[in-house]
Amino acid sequence: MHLATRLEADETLFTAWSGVPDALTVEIVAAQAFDAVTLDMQHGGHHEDSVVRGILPVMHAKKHPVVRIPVGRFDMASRALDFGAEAVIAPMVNSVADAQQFAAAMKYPPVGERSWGPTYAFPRHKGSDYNTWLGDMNARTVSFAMIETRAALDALDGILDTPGIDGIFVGPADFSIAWSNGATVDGSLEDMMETVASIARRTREAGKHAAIFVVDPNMAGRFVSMGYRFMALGTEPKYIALGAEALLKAARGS
Ligand code: 3PY
Ligand code: MG
Repeated sequence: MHLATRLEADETLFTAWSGVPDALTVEIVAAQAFDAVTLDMQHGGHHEDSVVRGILPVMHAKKHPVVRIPVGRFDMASRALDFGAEAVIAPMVNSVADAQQFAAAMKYPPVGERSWGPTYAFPRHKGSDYNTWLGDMNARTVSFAMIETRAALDALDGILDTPGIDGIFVGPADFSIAWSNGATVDGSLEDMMETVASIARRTREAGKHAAIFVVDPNMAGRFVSMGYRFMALGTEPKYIALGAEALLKAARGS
């Protein structure tokens, strides 16, 4: 089943967050019980080549491949889709103009201006001819605009109204920096939680998907009750550190 279909069904989904640009590492991450794997080109080490190669093990594990592009690199959104990504997350979408550019790269006409060429995506997602593909793809690809600044919050209604924007993805670390005027970086900052809840509510009222990066896993249930349904947990250093800690604790009996 496609990620878009599962989001439409209001399923609660967790994505891994991968920053190590290596297909074998992505394969190990994808083998865990996540629903999706996001390959991060903004702060992670992923680049075009590792995205092309990393999407394959994600698909083989029957997980949804997702890509976060670098800031303002909306051309990479089209390329990530051409490589087979089912969703793209664009960081720092701070204005309606940013949202329009992102949507233009994500969607074929008449919604956007995505250029034709699903070079890897077509053979990777078999089972349709090119014209079926063209007809289906705008509904099957998910565009998440990241809200992580005060400007983005001010522009939220316009971003939500932008055709081709399917969802909002809150970046709580950057949002906390903006919220505290640079005093702290804390993705669980209690002060901003009412606003974080209101972003989910407004997003759902607009008929779009609400997503967030979960820094403290104990807060995931709270985010679900706010209306968030697509949540990220990461990254490899954390997976390795937590795994090693649990192993040693068990071995040492402490
Ligand atoms: C943020 O919290 O700012 C993010 O971009 C999530 O990685
Ligand atoms: Mg961020």
